[in-house]
Amino acid sequence: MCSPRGGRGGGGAPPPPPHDALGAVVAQESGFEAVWSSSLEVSAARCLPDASLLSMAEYLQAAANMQKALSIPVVADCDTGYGNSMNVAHMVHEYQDAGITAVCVEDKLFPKMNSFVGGSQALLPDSEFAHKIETAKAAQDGDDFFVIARTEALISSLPLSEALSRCHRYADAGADAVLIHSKSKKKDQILEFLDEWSGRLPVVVVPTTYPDWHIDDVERAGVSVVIYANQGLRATVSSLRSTFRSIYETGDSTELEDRIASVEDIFSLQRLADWRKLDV
Ligand code: SPV
Ligand code: MG
Repeated sequence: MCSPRGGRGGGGAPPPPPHDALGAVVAQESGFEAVWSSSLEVSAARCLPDASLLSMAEYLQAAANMQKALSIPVVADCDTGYGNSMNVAHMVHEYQDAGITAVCVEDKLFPKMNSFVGGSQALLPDSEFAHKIETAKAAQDGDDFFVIARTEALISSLPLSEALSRCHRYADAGADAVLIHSKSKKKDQILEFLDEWSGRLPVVVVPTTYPDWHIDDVERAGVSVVIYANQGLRATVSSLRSTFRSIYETGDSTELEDRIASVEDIFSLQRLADWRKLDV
């Protein structure tokens, strides 16, 4: 799920990350203005690690399913672009053909590992990643396509100066926005980045480890898009766990009925009434 800047009635709020079309529709219903198709969530939905195990086609299918169900854009997490610059060009062609208008690629090596997994998170040399960004922009058809360049410099424990120089390099290469990722428990690193960056391109953040940052303050700090990248998945797991445990322990679902969505609610999310009009 993403919240673009100004959201919530003001003009923009970023995307939450649902892992399927149903979750995406619930995010849209909540008022978000875009939906993040998260590699972590899409992998977790298959109960697989977020480690480049799924293919581009599988990530694309998940993002395209979301986009078909939505009237707001999907921002597709495309990891490293699934290989080298040739893979990036192919990715852009395929995602655009599927109606996706925004992709995010990150400067880690392929195969990548989720950013919050400990251990080494090696990065591609900035010149090679800049070439991927140039390739992505050259591969897009028309103007209505947004390429977010994500640096994992801070995730790799490199200094802020490295994150900044990488983002400037990616901006020079034609990126439409930069995503500065951090695993710090405090937002200070991001604030320092924003201070030095001086608004050269829109900035995207993912406040997973520093959640205590109200959207109004995020906006005031100069961030354009906030991605709530895994709260939907984590809520789903907690809810499923307590639901299944309750049924197993009590022997029926009576206690839950007021707390879980009704079957009619599901029919409504599926737009069943519209579908039935076709069945004359
Ligand atoms: C994702 O949601 O897959 C992301 C964000 O890329 S993170 O999990 O923090 O890497
Ligand atoms: Mg990801």
